[in-house]
Amino acid sequence: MKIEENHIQNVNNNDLKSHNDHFDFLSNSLNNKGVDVNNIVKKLQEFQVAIPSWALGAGGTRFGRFSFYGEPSNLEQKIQDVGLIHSLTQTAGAVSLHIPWDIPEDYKAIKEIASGLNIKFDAVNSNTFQDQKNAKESYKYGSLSNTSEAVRQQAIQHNLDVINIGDKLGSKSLTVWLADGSCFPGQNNFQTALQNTENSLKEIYKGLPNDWSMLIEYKPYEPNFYSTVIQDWGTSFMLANACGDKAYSLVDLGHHLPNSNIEQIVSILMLKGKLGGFHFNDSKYGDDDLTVGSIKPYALFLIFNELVYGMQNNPQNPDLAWMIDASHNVKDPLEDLIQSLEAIQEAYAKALLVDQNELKIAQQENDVVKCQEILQNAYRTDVRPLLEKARLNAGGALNPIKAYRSLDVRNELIKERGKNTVATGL
Ligand code: LRH
Ligand code: MN
Repeated sequence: MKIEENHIQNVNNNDLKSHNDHFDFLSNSLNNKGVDVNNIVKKLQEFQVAIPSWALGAGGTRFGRFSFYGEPSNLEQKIQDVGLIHSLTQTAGAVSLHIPWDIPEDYKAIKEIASGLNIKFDAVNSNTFQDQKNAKESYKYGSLSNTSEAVRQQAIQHNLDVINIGDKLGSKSLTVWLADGSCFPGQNNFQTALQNTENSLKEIYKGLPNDWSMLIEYKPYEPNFYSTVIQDWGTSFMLANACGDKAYSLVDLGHHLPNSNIEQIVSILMLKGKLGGFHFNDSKYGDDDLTVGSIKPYALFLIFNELVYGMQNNPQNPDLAWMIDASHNVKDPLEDLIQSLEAIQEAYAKALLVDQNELKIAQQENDVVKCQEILQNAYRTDVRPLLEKARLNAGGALNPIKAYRSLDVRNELIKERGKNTVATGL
């Protein structure tokens, strides 16, 4: 299924007048405050978020999985679904593959489908948290940290294979997330596990092409429930420094213990030039992988405020890899991803409204109340007309969810694919 631009325009026509009224009102009031509205709209159009290839079907938990039918059953269909999201939102111009869940059979064909839909290949993800059929070694007791050198070698080789797959697709970064850890005190020697992991990452790092980067993702727990080798930002930062200039930390919003100050972690990693990218999602308790901005939208805004400050003041930090990492238990996967993209764009637009110089002066003068006023004035601004304008300029939908439903996309996919297709992934 492909959504033609004229279909989207037909859906937009009903909302064009109200959009123009809201946009004109907002841009007038922002222009009066000296805000360069066109610059913000341009930045929103340029802001592309990678869709996780493993989150295009229904997610699930150990307690059950409920399909939405019409799921993509191969990589071609997954990229077509990313194309559907991108045609409506114009901000999902990339896909992040997970290997071996998404090994291309025909690289030429996959690249043609993707470029035909303006979809780039973002970071490729290795998987040493599951055993593959006919694998010689098991990752039951870890992969890069395993006490067995044979297991570590198998995991290192897998990551080198993933780099090779990504290189053939035009990807420029490898994301390494390790489930490695322990479930009981005494099970692991923490120092041996960390040293093995560092040495293994250095072997993988040697296999990185010059223009590639390695993103080291941390997580405090799950699937191990007593210790995780790469448990927090400090450990990821330490390992990235140990590997070299092309290694960075990846921040998955769900990988923090309750009440962690993620915006402070983001600002520190940017100051040190070691923030490589994000896995956006939201959570109430653990690594819930819920829709971005659905639980803690203000926290997301504060993170983007640090990102905007960092992008203006930390040239030592590279361009960031923006990705979603979510799982869909009760929402249509495509609608869930569309809502996440909206929340990301909204947080970014609100953060771009913060006058960072005015805030810096108020911080210098310890005018605490003014600092909060500056932040919350931006946060309390309804920026949705700016997001709509950015989509409209790019040929997208004013209201992507409304367009998705009025074009009856899910039922069209069920007609095409039937009710029994199951997407690979989590
Ligand atoms: C681990 C994680 C990681 C992926 C996996 C699908 O929780 O966030 O980024 O490999 O989810
Ligand atoms: Mn993740």
